[in-house]
Order: sequence, then structure tokens, then C-alpha cells
Amino acid sequence: MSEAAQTLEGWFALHDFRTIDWSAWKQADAAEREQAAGELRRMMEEWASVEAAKTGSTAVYAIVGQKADILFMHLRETLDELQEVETAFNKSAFADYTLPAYSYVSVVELSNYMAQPGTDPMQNPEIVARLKPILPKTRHICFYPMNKRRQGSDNWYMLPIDERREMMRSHGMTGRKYAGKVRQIITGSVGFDLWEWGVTLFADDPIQFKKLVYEMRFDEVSARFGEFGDFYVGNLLTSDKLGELLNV
Ligand code: 76R
Repeated sequence: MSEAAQTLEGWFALHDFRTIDWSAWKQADAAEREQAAGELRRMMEEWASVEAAKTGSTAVYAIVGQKADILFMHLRETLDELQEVETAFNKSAFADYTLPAYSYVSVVELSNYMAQPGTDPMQNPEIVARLKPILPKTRHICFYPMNKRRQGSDNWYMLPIDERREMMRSHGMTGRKYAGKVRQIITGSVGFDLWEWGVTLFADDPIQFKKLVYEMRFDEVSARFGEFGDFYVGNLLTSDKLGELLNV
């Protein structure tokens, strides 16, 4: 049996995608809409205070295309807290005007392919910060789930760890070219959701998502082993943008 990579886990992640029920929203009277939007704003303030206390992080984006309208991406210490945030949303008046579109449950993950042997990663503040990241509030987000292939001679899980490490090194080198342009958060979802990982990318220039994902397709690890789900791309939902989105 090949040696499993050791992983470090941080905050749990819920990517909660919702579609706005536009006909219900338009049919509601102004007071009902105001009440619902007010509840959403209050939840957003609550999430911001969780973030300020560094006990979690939330990012809210408007999704482009018909797959969803809004993404609430929550990171919390425990799976229980994630479910509480989700339930609180479902109980809000605003939720009455939304439909579930898609969700993804995972946990922030770092693997030890590139770790320095003989050091305790949890003593490294940079690593601890990456396990419990405050989500960047860049202008754009890109999310997609992925697997590593298990097929014939292209079975990632049958490769010796040294071969996998070499491919991950090359993957990391490609990624590093995008330092300062794209921030990536890898969340592991084996045992939690349909795919093996969630990839969440943050950037101010959305073209950098395309360039990074395209360039990675040529890396052996993506070319031979990468299998991808749907891509969701969106725009930061600031308070102003939320007002514009909900104004009918
Ligand atoms: O932890 C590290 O930063 C070291 C190198 C590294 C690891 C171990 C790294 C770097 N990644 C790692 C693990 Mn990654 N990553 C993806 C995708 O679209 C595709 O083809 C793949 C989706 C992107 C865009 C991306 C970006 N990475 C992983 C894993 C877990 C693998 C395992 O355990 O088998 C997956 C699934 C994955 C996928 N990666 C980087 C990036 C970028 C931009 C970097 C450089 C980060 C930096 O150096 O700051």
C-alpha cells in the first residue's frame, strides 16, 4: 500500500449557494422586503463580528450565471457551528425568498508533501494562520470541487509518495507564479461530500482564475489526475452591491 500523505485540518467550511426566488421577491410588498433584507444585513453584521473575534470567517459573493445567485462561504471552528449558521439563515425572513442551489461541506486542509521533516508544523504561526484563514474580500471568487483520478495506470492513490511529492512540488511552483494575484484555499472533503477537495480562489482580476486554472491543466498532476465539478464564479457582495441586487 502506498503511504498516505499526512494532512493538517483547520476550520470547517460550508459553501452555501442560494438562488433568489425573484417572483416571490417582486410580489412581496416593500415592508416585507425591507424586513427580509434587514435580517440578512443583521446576519452579515453578526458574521463580521465572528470574524473580528477570529473564531471564524465568512465571505458573501453574488454568483454569475444560472447555477446560483448568492454564495455564503462560512468557515467555523466546528461542524456544529456551521450547521447553526446554516439553520439561522434558513429561519430568517430572507430565506423565504431563496431556494437552495448547491452546498459543499469540507475542512481547510494542508498536506505534508512540502513539509520540513523534523519540525512541528503546528508551532509555525504561518501554517496555523493558513489553517484558520480570514477569507480575503477580493472583488471575485471562484469555487469548484475536484478529485484525483483512480483509473488504470492513472491511479493517484497507488503512486509511491515520492512520485506524488514531486508532482505536488511542480504544482506548487506553477501556483507560486500567481502569488499576489490569486489566493487559494484548499478544503478537504473526503468523507464529507461528493468530491475529494474544494478549491476556492480569490482574486481582484477574474482573468487570473482562467490563467491559473488553464496553466495548471498542463501540470502533470492536473493533466493526468485532475477531475473537476462545476465552476462557480462571482463578485463580492458589499453592502452597496447588496442594496442594488435586492432593489426591484
Ligand atoms: O501547501 C502549499 O502551498 C505547498 C504546495 C501546494 C500543495 C501541497 C499547493 C500550492 N497546493 C497543494 C495541494 Mn494547490 N491548487 C489546486 C488547484 O485546477 C486545478 O488544476 C487544481 C485546483 C489550484 C488552482 C491550486 C492552486 N492543491 C493541493 C491539493 C491537495 C493535493 C493532495 O493532497 O493530493 C489540491 C487538490 C490542490 C488543487 N496550489 C498551490 C495552488 C496555488 C496557487 C499554489 C501556490 C500557493 C503558494 O505557494 O502560495
